Amino acid sequence: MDITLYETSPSRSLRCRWTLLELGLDYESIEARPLFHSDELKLVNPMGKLPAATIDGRPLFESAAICIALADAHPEKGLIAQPGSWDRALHDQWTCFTLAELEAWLWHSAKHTFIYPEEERIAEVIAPNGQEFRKGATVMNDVLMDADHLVGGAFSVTDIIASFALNWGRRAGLTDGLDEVNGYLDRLYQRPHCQLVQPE
Ligand SMILES: N[C@@H](CCC(=O)N[C@@H](CS)C(=O)NCC(=O)O)C(=O)O
Repeated sequence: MDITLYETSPSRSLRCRWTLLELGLDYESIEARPLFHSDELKLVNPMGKLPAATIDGRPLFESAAICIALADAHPEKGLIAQPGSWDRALHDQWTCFTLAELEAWLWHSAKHTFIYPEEERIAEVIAPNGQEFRKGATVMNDVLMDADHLVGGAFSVTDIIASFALNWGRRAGLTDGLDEVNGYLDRLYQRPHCQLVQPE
């Protein structure tokens, strides 16, 4: 595979870099921070956001979609449940859940903390967003009481996708008391290729 990853750190690009490292794939890395919203980046991601990738010359965006495409292209590595299997349905469930019930709240808070111009920020959204994140993270905490990983009893790309959002919440102080989530993240930090930024 001929892979180019447009990335910047720290950002959701780290999901893609972690997946590439777990799969042992070579890739060209383009540090794209100066390219944010440029016409050049919009050829790969019409939003001009990161991450974005080209895989064998074809553009692909959305961090989860990039990770899944890479893992699916290498079934022999066992990093993702096979399409059509029940484990794959669970993978889809946790991926959608992560993006909708965890990450969307964090991103909305980020926009109102440091992305929007100061005069457009609404401080009042931060607390309710945190509460909504906690609802989702509590569901994951319950699941992790009986499992070390989210799908199939082993590490998979599902963990890469979900843990990024959980760790983002942890760094924002939103996982206090969610011991299973914090233990899960602590275990993932031990993986040699882990790209999660640990809380200070
Ligand atoms: N859902 C997208 C989110 C992409 C995204 O918003 N990336 C941020 C960096 S983490 C970005 O490009 N921000 C610049 C902006 O929103 O203009 C994904 O997971 O790839």
